[in-house]
Amino acid sequence: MSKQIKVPDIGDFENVEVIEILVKQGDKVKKNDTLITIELYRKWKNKSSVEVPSTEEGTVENLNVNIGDRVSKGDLILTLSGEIIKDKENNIPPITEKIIKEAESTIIKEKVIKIEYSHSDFGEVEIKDMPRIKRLAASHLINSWTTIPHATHHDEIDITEMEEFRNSLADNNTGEKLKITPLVFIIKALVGALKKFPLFNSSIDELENGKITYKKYYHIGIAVDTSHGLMVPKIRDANNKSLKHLGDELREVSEKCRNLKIDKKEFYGGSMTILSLGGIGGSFFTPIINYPEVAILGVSKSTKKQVYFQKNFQTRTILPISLSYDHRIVNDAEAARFCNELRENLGKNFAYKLAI
Ligand code: CAO
Repeated sequence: MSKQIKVPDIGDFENVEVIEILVKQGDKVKKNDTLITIELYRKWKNKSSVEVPSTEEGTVENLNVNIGDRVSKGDLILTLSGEIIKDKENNIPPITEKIIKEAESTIIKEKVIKIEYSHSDFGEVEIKDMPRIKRLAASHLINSWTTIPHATHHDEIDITEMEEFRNSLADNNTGEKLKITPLVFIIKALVGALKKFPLFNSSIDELENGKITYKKYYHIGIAVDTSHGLMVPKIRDANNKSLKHLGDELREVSEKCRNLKIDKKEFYGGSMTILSLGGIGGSFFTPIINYPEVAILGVSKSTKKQVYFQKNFQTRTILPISLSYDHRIVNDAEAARFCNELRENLGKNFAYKLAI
């Protein structure tokens, strides 16, 4: 017997846009699995996205919506076949008051000052759709920026020996030069620093209860620049992986992101994120923390500089880093010590540190 899954009660919102579909025909879904994401919008206010969960379990028989469709309460999303567990309370339970309130408050938080003129008053303009992933990321960025008091610590790290080593890496069998980017070493160095400073591998999503969750795993988020927007997949258990393994996984995961072949779950459950602009340029910047993490490491392009080293001015390779941290939980001294640890882990004794 088929079961229809419809758009639940979404308060006084109507004709809301479907911006994401997370299932396809033949997928098995459980109760509460997210089916689609819709975008709530009010005139003069910004938008907020809300996930619509399944109220039943079964196999997706027919999808009745497409991305970009406008839907209202009671519209058919899809039909399910197979084992059905009836919801005792209601066939179309509402998206709870709490979710609507949260969405409303995000909309209010996102409120911007309305400009009193049109851009086209001043010359030719062209209006285009904002990429879907940028739209989805927008509310996460606003949430992070408005709930976390950010502070950023900038530092410079001498990676001369590390770079010499990296450039000397070759395949044992073919002798061919191995393409391992500095980011792979930085992932290793970050894991070492997280082991020494577990506070940076925590979350305070239960702030009201005064609780800190310390993570015992080392899943490093990597910000990947794609034509669809920024994505942050995780390199899981980075502490157990070799440089080569990390390099291969980095390539694989960024490829999956660029081809939109990555599961949403890959974006969850991180320790800390690295945002590397090293392949692009710049020296220092302010990375925004990937909520609910408590810090993010920004990496810029290394350059050769004249620095005072071992009682002489010498040309050394210097890597600029920018660590943004949640000032509610990390203080400035802890941030500076964390960066010192990164300096140690990437500095001239890096090989010893990487082996730990
Ligand atoms: N200093 C100097 N050179 C660097 C460097 C650094 N810190 N980091 C990387 N490079 C070099 C690499 O060695 C490589 O050089 P070659 O082409 O000579 O081998 C080149 O820059 C390109 O590296 P890459 O970007 O392809 O590889 P990566 O491992 O450093 O990064 C990934 C992988 C997925 C993070 C990257 O492809 C990417 O998407 N970066 C952009 C992140 C970004 O912009 N996010 C969006 C931010 S918006 O808020």
